[in-house]
Amino acid sequence: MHLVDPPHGLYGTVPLVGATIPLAVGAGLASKLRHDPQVAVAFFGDGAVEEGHCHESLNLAALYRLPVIFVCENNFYSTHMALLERRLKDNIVHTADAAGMPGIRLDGNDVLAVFDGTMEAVTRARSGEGPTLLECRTYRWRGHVGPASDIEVGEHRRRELDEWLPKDPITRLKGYLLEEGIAAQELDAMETVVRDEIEAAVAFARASPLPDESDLFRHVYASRKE
Ligand SMILES: Cc1ncc(C[n+]2csc(CCOP(=O)(O)OP(=O)(O)O)c2C)c(N)n1
Ligand SMILES: [Mg+2]
Repeated sequence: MHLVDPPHGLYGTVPLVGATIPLAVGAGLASKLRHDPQVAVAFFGDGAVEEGHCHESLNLAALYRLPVIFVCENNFYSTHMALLERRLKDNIVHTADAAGMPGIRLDGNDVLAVFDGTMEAVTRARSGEGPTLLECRTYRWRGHVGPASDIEVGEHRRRELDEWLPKDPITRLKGYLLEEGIAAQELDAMETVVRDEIEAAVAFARASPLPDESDLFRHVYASRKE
């Protein structure tokens, strides 16, 4: 949370549910006004679709045919509350119809399906046809916050986990790559590189000093020029 890195195109991971959605619409509008080929992407959960500004953003992006991809990671829970306790139907993908844009429902645990759906949306965005909503259906293995698995939430959750754990997208992709003739050693070497990178990042974060209290208001208010 709270990560911002404009040079790499990251305009903010925001703790307010759904608040990244209008940011992506703004980025898409900027891209259109500049006539550049950049496509803005908003990632959000199923819970965010219950926020009003999600629908306002989808509507505006469709109306102005902005190059935006709305990626809803539907893991069927908003904190501990299941999707069908919060809405009558499992129909998030139809949110796109209401705004007048295509909605594509994808197996979010299938890397190649997500890649294909994304490329379709990128092509639409770059050809000036406007935004697309991708509903990527997946499941949350861990609790909403922290490392617990949330099985204390009930038997239902245990059954769902049993069903979803074997659908691990990394294991599935690995199986596909092995079938395609990629050598197991090559995959192991990739895994080692990724693990080393993550461990180095964690070590860097742990060794870094905490910000100074005086930084609290930096970049919050414009400083007055005397
Ligand atoms: C505007 C707003 N309302 C409520 C919250 C409290 N809250 C934090 S996460 C969350 C659930 C969001 O659901 P989803 O986007 O599906 O995320 P998941 O629980 O799957 O991680 C809620 C209600 C918040 N952060 N912001
Ligand atoms: Mg969710």
